[in-house]
Amino acid sequence: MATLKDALASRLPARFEEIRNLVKEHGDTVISEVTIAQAYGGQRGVKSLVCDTSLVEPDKGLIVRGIPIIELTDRTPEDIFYLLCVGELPSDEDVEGIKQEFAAHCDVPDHLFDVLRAMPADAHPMDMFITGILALQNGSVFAQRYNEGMKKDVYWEAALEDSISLMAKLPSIAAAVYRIRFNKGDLIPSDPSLDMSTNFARMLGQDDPEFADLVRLYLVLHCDHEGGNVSAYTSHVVASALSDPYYSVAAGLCGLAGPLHGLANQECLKFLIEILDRFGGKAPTADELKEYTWEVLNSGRVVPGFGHAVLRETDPRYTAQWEFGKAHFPDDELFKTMSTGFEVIPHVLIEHGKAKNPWPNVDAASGTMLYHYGLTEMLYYTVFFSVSRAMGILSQLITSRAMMEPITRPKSVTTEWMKAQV
Ligand code: HAX
Repeated sequence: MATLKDALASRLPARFEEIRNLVKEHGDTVISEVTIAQAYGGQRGVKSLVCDTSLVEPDKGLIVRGIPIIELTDRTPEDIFYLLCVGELPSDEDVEGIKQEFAAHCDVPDHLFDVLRAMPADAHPMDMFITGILALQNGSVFAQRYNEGMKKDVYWEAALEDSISLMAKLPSIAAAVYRIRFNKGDLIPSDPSLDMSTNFARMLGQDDPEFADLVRLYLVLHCDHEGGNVSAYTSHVVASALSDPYYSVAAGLCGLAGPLHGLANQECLKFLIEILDRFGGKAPTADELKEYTWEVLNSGRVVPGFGHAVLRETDPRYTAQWEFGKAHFPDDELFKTMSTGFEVIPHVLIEHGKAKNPWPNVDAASGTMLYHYGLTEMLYYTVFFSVSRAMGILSQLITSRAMMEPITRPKSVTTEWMKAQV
C-alpha cells in the first residue's frame, strides 16, 4: 500500500537540505522591514513567516502547493490532504492508500462522546468540537514518543501519525457534535468504506448525494490559507513548543472560533437571514439591499462576508460556491439575496471608503449553501470549516517538524522603546 509516510520520506530530505543551504548561504539577506504602524497594526504585510503548503495572492486568492484553488474544485479532501502534505497531487494508488489509512484510524473512543454529552446544552458547537479534540490528546503518539526520548529528525513521523489519526476522526467528532448539540437522535456510526465527504454527510444524517458533493466542495475550499491567518499562526506557535497535534489543532481552532475569522460564516448567514426577514422572506431588490447595507454601516457594524486582510479581489472560494448554488438552486431566496449582495455591497463599501477590500470572501457564501440543504443550525458552521482547515493546520505542522523548525519567539518591545526610536 502507498502510504503518506513513504511519500514524505522520499521527498523531505532533499527539501531539508535545500532550506538548510538557503539559510546557510543567504541567512543575512533582508526580506522585510517593519514600521511602527505594522507593529501596532496586527503585523499586516510583515514577511517573517514561512508556509510552503499554500499561498494567498491578493489578486488571485488561494494557491495550494502551486495550484490555484479554482482548479481543484472537482477534487476530494483526500486528494487535498495528500497535496498539502506532499506537495503533489496523488495518484489513484496514493488516494487508495490514504483512504485505507483514514479507515484504519476512524474509530473514536467512547469517552469522547461521553464528554460531549456532559457539556451544557447551550455550549457552542466549536467549544464542543475543540473539547472533543482535546479529549483525544491522551492518545497522542507524538507526546508519548517525545516522553520516550524521540530524536528530533523523526518528530515529523510521530506528528504525521497523530495527524492521520486525528483527520480520520474529525468527521465523526463533528457529526457527533451536531447530533448531540441539536438533539438529532442517535449517533450514526462511521462507515470506513466510504470517502470522507459521503461518510461525513451520512453521519450528519443526510443521504442526498448532492449534499455530499457540497460537503466535498466545502472541505476542499476551506483547507488552508497560508501561514499568517489567526488559526494557522496560532497552531504554528503552539506546535513550535512541541505541543502535540491535538493541542496545536485545538489551539488554532480556538482562533477560528472568532467572529473576524471562521465564525464569520455564521455571522454572514445571520446577516442574510436578517435581510430576508426584513423583506418578508423575499430577496430584496438591489436598491433595497443598498439601503440596508448603509444602515448596517451607519450603525457601526461590519458587513459580514466582505473584506479580507490579504485578498484584494473576489475570493475564488466564494465564486466556486456561488457557481454550485447557481447550478443547483438558483431560485432559493437566500441564494438570490447573496447574489444581489455580490452586485451591490462592494460598491457600497467602496463609497464607504474604509475597507481595503470591498469584495466577498469565502464566508459570504458557505452558510447559504449549507442552509439550503437543511443544515440550518448556523452555530454549527464553523465546525464544518474546522474539519477542512485542520488539513491545512496539520500539513503545516508536519512540514514544520520535518524542517526541524525551532520554537517561535519574536521579540516584543515596549511603547517607550518605540517612542525612543522616533
Ligand atoms: N464592513 C465594514 N467595514 C469593514 C469591512 C466590512 N466588511 N471590512 C473592513 N472594514 C473596515 C475595518 O473594520 C477597518 O475599520 P477601522 O479602521 O474603523 O478599524 C477598515 O475597514 C480597514 O480594515 P481592512 O484593513 O480593510 O481590514 P482588516 O484587514 O483590518 O480586517 C477583516 C479584515 C476580514 C477582519 C474585515 O474585512 C472584516 O471585519 N470583515 C467582515 C468580517 C468577515 O467577513 N470576516 C471573515 C474573513 C475571512 C476569514 O478569515 N475567514 O475565516
